Amino acid sequence: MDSTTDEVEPESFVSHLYVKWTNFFKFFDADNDGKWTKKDLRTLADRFIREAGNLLSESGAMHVRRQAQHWLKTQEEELCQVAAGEINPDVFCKTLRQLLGKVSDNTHLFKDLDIFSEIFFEIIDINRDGKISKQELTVFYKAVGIHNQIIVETLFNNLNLLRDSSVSREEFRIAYREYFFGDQRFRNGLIPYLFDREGLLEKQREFFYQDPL
Ligand SMILES: [Ca+2]
Ligand SMILES: [Ca+2]
Repeated sequence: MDSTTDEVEPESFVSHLYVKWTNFFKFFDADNDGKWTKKDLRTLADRFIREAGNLLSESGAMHVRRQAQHWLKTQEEELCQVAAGEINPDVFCKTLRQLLGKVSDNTHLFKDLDIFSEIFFEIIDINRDGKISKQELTVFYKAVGIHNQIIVETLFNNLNLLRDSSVSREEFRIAYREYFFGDQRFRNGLIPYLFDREGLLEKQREFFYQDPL
């Protein structure tokens, strides 16, 4: 344990990160039982494949399932270093906290994170052209219950730093790093909600009540 960590990182900032990490955990805990298992990933992959429908070929669907398994395995081995099977939110957040405490140079930390962002990118990029389109992002969020187009478009615009027609690998990587270790308490936009299902659902409800059809 590094006792100097708290002096380097103000506690309010660390609490802000804990909230985001916990939300990230919940985002992928499909059965809400407080742990990540292969079952969660299988459930989410299947929902994603269902939402993708005709956009995804059979080999594409196999690719998604493989990437989802790979993601969990990589979390276990690279990040949490626990025995295969399940990860709980405490282990997950403590591991990230320790990584944050060790950061004098961010290179190694970001290298680990980039492995995970790459796996996601590969899943979301349904047609595998190396770019995430608005339609592909819509499929990803539909798979977790977010179907409000204003929310998805806002997220897309927040990710799409160059303001062109798609989100590049680099843009996705930047947002992923920001989500995990960035301070967005005082910024506009939805990047702090990138992996916050409850937060996005709440916003979805707000939109619904503000703008009745
Ligand atoms: Ca679970
Ligand atoms: Ca694409």
